[in-house]
Amino acid sequence: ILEEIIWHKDVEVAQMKERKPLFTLGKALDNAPSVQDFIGALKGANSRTGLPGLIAEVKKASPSRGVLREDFDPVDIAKAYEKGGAACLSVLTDQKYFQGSFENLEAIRNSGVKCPLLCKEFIIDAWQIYYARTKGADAVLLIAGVLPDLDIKYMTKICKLLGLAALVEVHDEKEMDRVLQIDGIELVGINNRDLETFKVDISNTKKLLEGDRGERIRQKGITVVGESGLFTPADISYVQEAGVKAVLVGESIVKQKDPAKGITE
Ligand code: IGP
Repeated sequence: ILEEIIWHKDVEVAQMKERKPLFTLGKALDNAPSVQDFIGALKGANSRTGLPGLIAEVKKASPSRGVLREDFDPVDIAKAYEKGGAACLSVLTDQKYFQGSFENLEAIRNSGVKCPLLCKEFIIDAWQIYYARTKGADAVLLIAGVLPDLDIKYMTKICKLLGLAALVEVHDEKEMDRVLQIDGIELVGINNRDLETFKVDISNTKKLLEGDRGERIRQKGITVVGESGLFTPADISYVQEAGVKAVLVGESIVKQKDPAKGITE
């Protein structure tokens, strides 16, 4: 599925770039809402509560699970997440596979919600980072499984220039080792879902933080996010003990009748 998603994304981005070339984004960038400190919000929540900072995901559907919520209103859900104590929000913007949109990101940013926002997108072109910023993103996702090292380096620099945080996502040891030899990476997400097979295993987070690898991550001062397949307080404790300072949760809270209560429970 990942290969298929990227194939479509390539066509989609080419069309979007044609409509709004980079040189036309300048004004929208100047007028974008000021950037919020995404990593600071996660660290702050972690030290205040002693629990991992929560990135709550505004996700209507996914290729593995189908539609998660029929009465999906992105702004209502975002407000409920903030009320429930989320430190940051993640907003899916991919339309074809996740039924998300940049309009959702923009609407949440303009709704009075104060949490920093992650643009959850399959980024393959630096143009998308600039575009995400014009829509109010404070952080973007860079998936190591689809980006060569050179692109991760280049895109991390663009994020720094724009003041955005880059959440660099890895799924296995090989990707983690690649990311560890790139300088300037501050936020790494360990995805417990294999984007090729959809298999979810939360022990993946623990596996990638063990031994020398875990030691290097601590030395570099990287904030680690445990991602996907987290449903219960026991799941959260498990990844916290493995060493994460933040978690990214979608399905289990977006499905709750009251997502604010869902977070505290
Ligand atoms: C959330 P879950 O299992 O709580 O709904 O997972 C998030 O980690 C997942 O949506 C995700 C994702 C991604 C989606 C992780 N990495 C990359 C799209 C693209």
